[in-house]
Amino acid sequence: MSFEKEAIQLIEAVRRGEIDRRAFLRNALGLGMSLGTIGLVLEACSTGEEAPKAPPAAPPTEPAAPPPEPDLGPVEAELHIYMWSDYIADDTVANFEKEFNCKVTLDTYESNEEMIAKVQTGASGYDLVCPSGYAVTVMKNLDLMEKLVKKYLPNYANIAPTFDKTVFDPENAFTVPWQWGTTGIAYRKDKITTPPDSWALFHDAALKGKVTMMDDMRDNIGAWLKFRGKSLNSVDAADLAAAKADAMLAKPNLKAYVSAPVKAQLVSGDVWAAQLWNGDTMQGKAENPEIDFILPKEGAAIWCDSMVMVKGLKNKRAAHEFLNYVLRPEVGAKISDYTGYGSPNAKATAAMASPVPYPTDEQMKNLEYQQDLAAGTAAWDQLWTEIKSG
Ligand code: N2P
Repeated sequence: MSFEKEAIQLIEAVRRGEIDRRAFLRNALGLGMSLGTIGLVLEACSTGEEAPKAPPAAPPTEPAAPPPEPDLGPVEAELHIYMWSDYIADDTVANFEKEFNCKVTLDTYESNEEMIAKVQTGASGYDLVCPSGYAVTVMKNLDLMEKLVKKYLPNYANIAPTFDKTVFDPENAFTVPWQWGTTGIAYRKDKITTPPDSWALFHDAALKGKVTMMDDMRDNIGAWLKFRGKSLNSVDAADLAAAKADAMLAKPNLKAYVSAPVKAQLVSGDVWAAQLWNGDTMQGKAENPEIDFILPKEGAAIWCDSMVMVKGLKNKRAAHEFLNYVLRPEVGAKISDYTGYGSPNAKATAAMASPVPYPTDEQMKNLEYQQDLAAGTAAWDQLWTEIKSG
């Protein structure tokens, strides 16, 4: 074979990637090819000019990288929060305002339904609200929430596994878990000397005018469903009819339908027993140690409320800063030490003065999470109207 032919074959071989550069160099020198020519051939291969095609790449196994998260700009000068009453420590807002130079307004509500009705108008002006789990599903279906921008929430990692990726927000796309708790019975030990253990307490005519139940459809009807061994998420017509009968039996004994504000009446002794949440009961107990709390033997509700951003909010960066701020262990610990509820934040729980332990599997047997009633909501709304006006 002529030098010329051999040289051409060698150059083609390196171009096709059949031999590596070292082998090419060895062979080319052996053929007596000049260093200048060798350099030109290798340069052409490395710049890709007529370079050999790489073997076809294996199809990618990794999912495509998510699009980069948006930049939210600087922290706005104001932030508007709408949340349950008595649900944040005294100094949380003031400390945030000082550190972030952001003026916060904090309005309160007493039920998920009250909050959703306001947000649904589209003109509430609120940036952050605090729905319970089932209400997150309701808000998601109504497209009332905005997705979180996670790069602004490094403290999200503090959330305990129990409250991470919940059924109502499996991707952690919308919610920052705030507090969790249970709905049971608060009572005055000095007035009711045999500790109650059943929702039947509210059927006891001897307590007429001294007891209250919550002004909250889910908690109220839910309790009567549990009383008869049913799910507190039932939409079965017969179950609901039985719940209504029990609610109407209790009604003449009730001083009022009232939620969180009943604490003051328990403290003063105007009310001896009230359907209430565990944390609000603890707030009352801090003022009067005669107050205690039980979970009825028939079962009760457990829930976890979350902070979410309202669709179209104006102060998105400030909202993220607030969420990341309350996820700090020491800030979260102070909130839960004040509210008396459990913190879904593992690091905050560890930093609490009196941590509320997470429910055990044994306790969970007697507790049930509230879920969205979906198509059954209308029947519940109707029932609640009948109970309250009947
Ligand atoms: C507010 C307690 C709210 C709990 N004080 C309702 N899930």
